[in-house]
Amino acid sequence: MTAQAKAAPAAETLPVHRAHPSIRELDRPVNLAPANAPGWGSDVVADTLRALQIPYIALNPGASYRGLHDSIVNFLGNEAPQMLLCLHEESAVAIAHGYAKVTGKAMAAAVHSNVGLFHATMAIFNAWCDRMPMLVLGATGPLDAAKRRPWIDWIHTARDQGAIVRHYTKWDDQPASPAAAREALLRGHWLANTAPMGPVYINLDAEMQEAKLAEPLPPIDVARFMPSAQPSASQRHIDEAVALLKAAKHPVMLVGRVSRSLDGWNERIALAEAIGAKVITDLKIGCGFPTDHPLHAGAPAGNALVPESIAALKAADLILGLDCVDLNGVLRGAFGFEVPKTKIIHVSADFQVHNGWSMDHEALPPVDLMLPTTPDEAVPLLLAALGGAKPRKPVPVQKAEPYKPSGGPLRVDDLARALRTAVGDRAVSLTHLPLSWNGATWPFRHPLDFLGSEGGGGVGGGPGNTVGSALALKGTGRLPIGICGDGDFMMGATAIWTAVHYKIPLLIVVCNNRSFFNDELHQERVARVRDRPVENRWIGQRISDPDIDCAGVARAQGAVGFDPVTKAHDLVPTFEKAIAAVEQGHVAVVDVRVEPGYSAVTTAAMLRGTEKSKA
Ligand SMILES: Cc1ncc(C[n+]2csc(CCOP(=O)(O)OP(=O)(O)O)c2C)c(N)n1
Ligand SMILES: [Mg+2]
Repeated sequence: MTAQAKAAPAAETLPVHRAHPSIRELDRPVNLAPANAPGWGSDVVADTLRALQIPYIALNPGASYRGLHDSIVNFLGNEAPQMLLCLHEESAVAIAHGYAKVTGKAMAAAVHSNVGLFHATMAIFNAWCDRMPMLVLGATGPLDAAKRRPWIDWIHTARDQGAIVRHYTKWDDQPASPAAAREALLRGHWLANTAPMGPVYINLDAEMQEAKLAEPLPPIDVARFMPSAQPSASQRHIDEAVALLKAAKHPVMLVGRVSRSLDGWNERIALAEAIGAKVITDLKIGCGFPTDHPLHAGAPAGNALVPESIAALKAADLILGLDCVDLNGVLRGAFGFEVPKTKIIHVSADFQVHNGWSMDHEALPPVDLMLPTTPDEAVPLLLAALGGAKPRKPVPVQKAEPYKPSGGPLRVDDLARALRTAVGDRAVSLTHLPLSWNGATWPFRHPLDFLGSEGGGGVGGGPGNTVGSALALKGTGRLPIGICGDGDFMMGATAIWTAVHYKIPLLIVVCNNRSFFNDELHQERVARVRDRPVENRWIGQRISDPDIDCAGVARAQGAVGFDPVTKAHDLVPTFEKAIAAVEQGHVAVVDVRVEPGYSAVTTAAMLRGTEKSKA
């Protein structure tokens, strides 16, 4: 469709991705003028968002973009895109991030001039590290000082607002006219959605938004400004990789950042089976391979490799990395500081967005052959060159043993196993997992089974990411479940209101150890190294006295909150009730009071090297 076309054409003929029908019924404006052409600068911005088929714009309001706000409500009729009101800019961006984790596509978020952007920075950084696309719209000014209101317009105007986020966005702009704003949106959308993907920031001058349009812009076909520019590998790269794969007797495939496509998923399985590769996946990102497939080496883990993965890497004569988040870190987990002699192929175009400010590129790994593209592009080519998929023997699906409550204190594993029992055969998308998660407790068998965590290690992303992913999953029949630490939950809890208001069913389980427990282990580490009392590790870490009523925090925002579960035998029945509530369309939050503690692998990794100082 064309930008600068008619506004708000008849709903049935609107060829755009619009909000879910039950969301579209909400927040309806009244007394709108009949459809007309853009009349103001911000109408052009709104019209372009529609032309780009952006279904939602998550926002927290601000005077700096009151022009755009008006255009979305009164010119577009608050649809395509529809506003999602958020109580904090961090949750607005986290919601856009969660949406992209499912769809692989950018939605928009709008944040107020500088102060809103400051709030949003944490979530933008998370999305950047997670390589997730989104259009972040901000505002400023008026840039013309003579037009500024006293005081407030001055403190909310910065000479270079994009500098706040420039180092962790793919691109930013501050267009000076409606025509330039339209172009900025097209370029931003194109860049954000082109691999390696990421957030872009477009800062809209208040005066430009609020000025009457002097003359109509010529219509354009936005599709012509979105040429496919996905990175690709040459035939020489594919041939060289195939020769190495054919020669390998013990290849290992490290699955990193991949899309949620089921075709891509099946192609990775076929490739691993064709070459007999052991496979290692990473709990920091969305799942990329069935974790209970016989070729999967041990359970998936986040920061530390499980022993089976280390053994597979040590035995490997070829390592094939598929856009690993931290390839060198994985190698270090198996080989220490010694650079392994094993040949290494890495399929990744990520280097295109590495910059000198952020070290999220991780340490430089040894790579013998680089395929400068995405795994989704390369794997089918490699598979075809290897002669295609082998006939598959169906892998028997292991049914989970029903959870048997033990008498001991509640642990994260009890939570996981009981939740799995309660969900039964339902298709579940885990939208977030806490650091304490043990990857052995929950197999992933579909690319939407696990969507990864917050990306940039910024605690507080769990609730917002869960709401955004649940938004994208609404109506698919999948049950979205976010499992959040209590620290994570409290930092992002106000995202719940947005889910309740917009009727986005989801379940959040708070893995409530009444502590920022990760950091207790860090204090233990320091105390051990310094021969100081480890018993004090909890001070400045425990979130108790008073314990937080997480269910109450949920109820206060209109969600169904379940009182703290403290006994193992209450887990399954409470989860069953919570799932029933979600299936009736509610947002449910269950507070589970677990003992502080991480999986053995994670604990050992975090305390590694401190043993000898005690000796
Ligand atoms: C924004 C932010 N603040 C602080 C930290 C440091 N940090 C890392 S993990 C963690 C604890 C998180 O607590 P919780 O979500 O309850 O998980 P737990 O460690 O207790 O399992 C903290 C404070 C961080 N990563 N991000
Ligand atoms: Mg905690």
